[in-house]
Amino acid sequence: MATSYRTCNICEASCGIAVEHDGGVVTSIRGDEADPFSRGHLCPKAVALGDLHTDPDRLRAPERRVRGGGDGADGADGGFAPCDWDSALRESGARLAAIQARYGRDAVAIYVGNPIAHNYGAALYTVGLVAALGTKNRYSANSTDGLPQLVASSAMYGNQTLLPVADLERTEHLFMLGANPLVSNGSILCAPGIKRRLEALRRRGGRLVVVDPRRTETAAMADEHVPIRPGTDALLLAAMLRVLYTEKRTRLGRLAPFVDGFERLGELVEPFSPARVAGATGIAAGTIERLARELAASPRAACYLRVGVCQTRFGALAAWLGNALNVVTGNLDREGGAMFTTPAFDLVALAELLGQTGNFGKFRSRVRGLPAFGDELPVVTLADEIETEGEGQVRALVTIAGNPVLSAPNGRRLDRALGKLEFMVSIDPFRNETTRHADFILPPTSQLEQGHYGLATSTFSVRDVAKYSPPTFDKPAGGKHDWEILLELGASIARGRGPFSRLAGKAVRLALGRLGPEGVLDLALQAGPYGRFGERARELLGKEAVDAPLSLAELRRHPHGLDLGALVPRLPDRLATKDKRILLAPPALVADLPRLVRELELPRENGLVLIGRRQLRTNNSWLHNSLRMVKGSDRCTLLMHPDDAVARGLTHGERVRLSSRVGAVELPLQLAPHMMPGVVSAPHGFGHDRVGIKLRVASAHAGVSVNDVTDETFIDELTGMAALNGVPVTVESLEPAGLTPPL
Ligand SMILES: Nc1nc2c(c(=O)[nH]1)N[C@H]1C(S)=C(S)[C@@H](COP(=O)(O)OP(=O)(O)OC[C@H]3O[C@@H](n4cnc5c(=O)[nH]c(N)nc54)[C@H](O)[C@@H]3O)O[C@H]1N2
Ligand SMILES: Nc1nc2c(c(=O)[nH]1)N[C@H]1C(S)=C(S)[C@@H](COP(=O)(O)OP(=O)(O)OC[C@H]3O[C@@H](n4cnc5c(=O)[nH]c(N)nc54)[C@H](O)[C@@H]3O)O[C@H]1N2
Ligand code: SF4
Ligand SMILES: [Mo]
Repeated sequence: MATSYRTCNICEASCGIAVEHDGGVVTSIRGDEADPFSRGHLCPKAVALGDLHTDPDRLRAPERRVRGGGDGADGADGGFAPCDWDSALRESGARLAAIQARYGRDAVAIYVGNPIAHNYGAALYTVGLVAALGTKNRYSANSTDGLPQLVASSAMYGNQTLLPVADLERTEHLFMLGANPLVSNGSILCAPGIKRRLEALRRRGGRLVVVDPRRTETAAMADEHVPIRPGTDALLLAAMLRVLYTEKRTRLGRLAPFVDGFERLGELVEPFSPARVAGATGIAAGTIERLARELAASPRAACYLRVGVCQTRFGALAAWLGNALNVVTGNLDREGGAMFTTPAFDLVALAELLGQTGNFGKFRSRVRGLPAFGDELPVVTLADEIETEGEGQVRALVTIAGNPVLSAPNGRRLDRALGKLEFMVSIDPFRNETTRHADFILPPTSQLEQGHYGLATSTFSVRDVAKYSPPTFDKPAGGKHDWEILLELGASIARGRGPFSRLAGKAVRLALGRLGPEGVLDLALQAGPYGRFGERARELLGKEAVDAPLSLAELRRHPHGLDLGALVPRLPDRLATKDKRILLAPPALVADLPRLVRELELPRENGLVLIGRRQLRTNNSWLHNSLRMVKGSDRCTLLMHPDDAVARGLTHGERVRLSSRVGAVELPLQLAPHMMPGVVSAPHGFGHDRVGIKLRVASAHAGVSVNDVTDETFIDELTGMAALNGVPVTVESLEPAGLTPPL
């Protein structure tokens, strides 16, 4: 029996865990009380790390798709047969190189999924594979997640990684929109045990206000819940800004010397009077005025918005205006406001060094003309690029840690499109709804067999923290880590391109292979603000001293992690705009405002609109193969306000048909007085009933994919972000009245 300490990397909360194991088997996973950041906090998902490790469905060796297979012949299982690493990597590289040689570099697309943000080795080495492919057809989960926030930060602060974090520990007023951290455990707000932290905020007399169409778990514990019509947060925020300007309640404070566009913003929000936006938002003018005044009156306040708002038609405008609220109330970069981290591995500085600060609209997608951001195109158009013939058509795809068939809007169409590809390779431990289309699935080692450093999470943490988790289990014979697969696949593509590329590929592979992610981490820690060369930087920042300069060796001496202190002001130095200015009226966003004005003039529809929801035991699409995560009552249900049900003659528990422009699904109806009337909600990540997947537990608890109903043409037109919330839908009964079984 042994205990190893590590960080749970399923979600952003980054809880310290103590994993007890015996002979390679996990016997228990507890919260690590000695972790200075999470202090023992844990959610029900942590145990899934053990389940994932032992899951018999998890692939331990590459699989190759056998055309015409699937009947069990030749050892083929569901159309797949095991394959050795050498052939899988060699053939994958050769096929990708051949397709690019024949049709051009853009003929191969790449999609990078969410878990890469929680796997630092994979994140670092994905950069190399992307460079090796050299395609414009790059996609990721960003365009269903935080793209609007990245666009806003790049436009206002000059760097997409400069995402402010609400200073939870010191704020006295948290104004939250479109987030449900009691369930999601916080996002771009890395704060393990967030419930405890929100309770502490209220205990010290602070105020929590939650804007959400549903009275969520978080809204229920707040001082005030403000229901809002989905997709209208930008209107609310614009109106709040207008109140502050007209009532002269703005104060830039110490930001004043480096803010541009202050007067201009005042003019821009002029059309959005509270009375004018009240109808569209469903929030009374008086409430809007009060919300604005309360925010401005608090000595330390933060406006925090997250995916619920991002996933709307005006996500980027809302992200901009939310940031602007923090600036004009003087709360940006101030204790208790919205602050920036000083992470030990300085991703923000690295992004600047590499020129990855986020360029917007450098090129556009071939079929729909959607803009690239940070050299990536929006995933809403991936199916178009595969299906539409012509020069530059996508013929092959590489996916890494993603499941866009379940996570992107109109997933059914994407599902069909993937079936038409000439070639596909997926780096993923499971054969799921997406990877079942791959010709080769290349499975990495399990999370517990990999080392961990919270590269992304430490960049968006409510305190500066650093922790390295060594692998709990040794890498099994024949296993490969994500970073090794990425490196070898990149080299294999280079090999397929001819002698010169082959040599270059080999050199890169040798150098980076020797370094490994731990080597990169060590270098970055030493070069970072707490490293050997960072003393001066630390002094200037007024950061608490560290015992010894940080390096990987130093982190290894602190297996529970290191607390590097509260957040400190970082502006204007940290700004990456020209002359280090905050742009309150950035041209790209200002240009989109007329669209928001037009929204005010549109007649309002009376139909139902759909929003999403997360649940404690889910993590997007990929924890459903753990029985502990899916057992119990069916959670893939449609929530509806009782008044809406009565109006449609629907009853609690009956199966209903939820449909939209693109498709329909059937699922049980759950009456929910805590829903805003006119709004229905369904979780995403279900729909595990497709042929060829190897997720036996998930298949037995299949549910339906709400993204068979969300619409790939319903987008934030500025950024191409998927508007997964606010989708117009209809809901009808499937069963004759009176015959409905109870839920
Ligand atoms: N248990 C669990 N935790 C997770 C995940 C998971 O799947 N399950 N996923 C992880 C991931 S990838 C992410 S990005 C984070 C996301 O974490 P959060 O940003 O906290 O996201 P959600 O919990 O989905 O909360 C979004 C809220 O927005 C509301 N909403 C919908 N439309 C609108 C709107 O138009 N306006 C407003 N104001 N609100 C709206 C919804 O009702 C919902 O309560 O969670 C992470 N953590
Ligand atoms: N309707 C609706 N749709 C949504 C959302 C919503 O709120 N509503 N939320 C959106 C959001 S915020 C997100 S982030 C996306 C997520 O969308 P995706 O990232 O496309 O999908 P996931 O479900 O996270 O799938 C992750 C995959 O990664 C694999 N995986 C897990 N860990 C690792 C690893 O360490 N290495 C490798 N190689 N693979 C790994 C899993 O097996 C799984 O196949 O979904 C989006 N879709
Ligand atoms: S909150 Fe997130 S990091 Fe913490 S135990 Fe749960 S899944 Fe893991
Ligand atoms: Mo996400």
